[in-house]
Amino acid sequence: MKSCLTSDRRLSILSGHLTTATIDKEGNSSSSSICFSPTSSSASDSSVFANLPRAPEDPILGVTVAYNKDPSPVKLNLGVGAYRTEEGKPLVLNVVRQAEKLLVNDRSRVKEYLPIVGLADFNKLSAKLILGADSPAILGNLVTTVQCLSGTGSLRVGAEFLARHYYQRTIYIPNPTWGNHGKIFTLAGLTVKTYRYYDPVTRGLNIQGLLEDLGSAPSGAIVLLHACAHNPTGVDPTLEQWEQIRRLMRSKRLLPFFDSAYQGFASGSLDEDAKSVRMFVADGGECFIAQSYAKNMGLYGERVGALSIVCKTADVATRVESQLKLVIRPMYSNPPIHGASIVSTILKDRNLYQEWTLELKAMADRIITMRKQLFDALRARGTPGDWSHIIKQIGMFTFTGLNTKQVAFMTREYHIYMTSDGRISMAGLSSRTVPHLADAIHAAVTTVV
Ligand code: PLA
Repeated sequence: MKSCLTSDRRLSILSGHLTTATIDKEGNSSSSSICFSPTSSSASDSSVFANLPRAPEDPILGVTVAYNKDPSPVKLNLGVGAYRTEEGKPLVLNVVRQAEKLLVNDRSRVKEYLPIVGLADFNKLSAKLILGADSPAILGNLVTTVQCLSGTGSLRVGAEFLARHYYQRTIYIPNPTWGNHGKIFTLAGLTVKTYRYYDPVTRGLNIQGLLEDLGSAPSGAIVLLHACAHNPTGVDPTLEQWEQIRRLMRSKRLLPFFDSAYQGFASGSLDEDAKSVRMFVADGGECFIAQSYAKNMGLYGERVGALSIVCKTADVATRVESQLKLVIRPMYSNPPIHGASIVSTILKDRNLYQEWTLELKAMADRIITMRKQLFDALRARGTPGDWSHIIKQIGMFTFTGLNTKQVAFMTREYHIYMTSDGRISMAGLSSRTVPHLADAIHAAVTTVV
């Protein structure tokens, strides 16, 4: 029988995780360490936080902080994955504006608290969006979905639930992965390990290493998978490789936890980008899915997302939901109403839905055009190296292969901001800024080693 984590046990798990920074197989320390410092009550005239060390900025969101401080007129922010138009402006989708108008004009709408699990319509429609409208899991009531605070909140609620109720406390995350994954799972009380994912030599998937690492994971371990548009590498398994991964994971009873932060952004098609998840759900096994509407509906700051847990029976699904409520209530009580109302308005209206798919495709296509333009610009400059990965990679980011020093050089000399691992957000580029970026990359690789 599993009982809830006692606070002592949780603290000891945390201190174990937090004092030893995770070192991956390539010797990189992950940024999942968080420093706890005791406060002092001895000197009555100084602050109780006098000894508090200054924390570093977040490796991704901190890039925007640095960018905002730069007065240069040519500065360019390719750090955070946020879509920009050709004019370099943030985009509010037309369908979102229309849905907001409908909501504002509907006088019957009120601002009461939502239930702990969020807006019922939103939850049903979100499960359909990722699993498919005709999914047997949905028809059989095997899925429980709760509205959460975007992708991050969905991952965290899922992680807290697993730490309390699942017999295996180890989660395998890809190396590399989105920088927040390690912290989210560690702070929830899980033990984070990595599996090989990216091969820097081929700039492609290390399928052999991946299968070996998951093959030697303990039975029942949780495995974090990016549903599509892997961040930061832009490298996804092919459908055949997904099938190999699925077979291995099911044979070892590994529990899939999908992070779906970019549905529609990889291929431009919502169904195409959900294929990996649907493959795992079709086999009848259990599965966790964290969904975000930040990117595909451009609802970044509205914090709209969902956690779905696919169970083996309808009865288990309802019990899981009852426990999710106990996770959510003391964290933030219940989720915000506005963003989820926008999403459900769009998802349930045939015309709005159709228009959304077109706007989404246009965003995905613009990113693909930027890949082509950057690739051509580097070729035109004769920049040393094979840059074909720029057009091969998928989704919002290009994992350029530029090293930390080259990134620092580009920021210093060209005012181009990106994460120190060489990831650039292609969605932040425009035809106007491509030449500036290509000049910077050319200068970086020809002068900095
Ligand atoms: N999962 C992955 C793989 C992500 O890349 C991101 C966002 C999230 C989850 C969480 O998104 P949400 O909570 O806003 O829904 N990654 C961004 C932003 C776009 C960030 O770091 O917060 C990035 O630049 O990597």
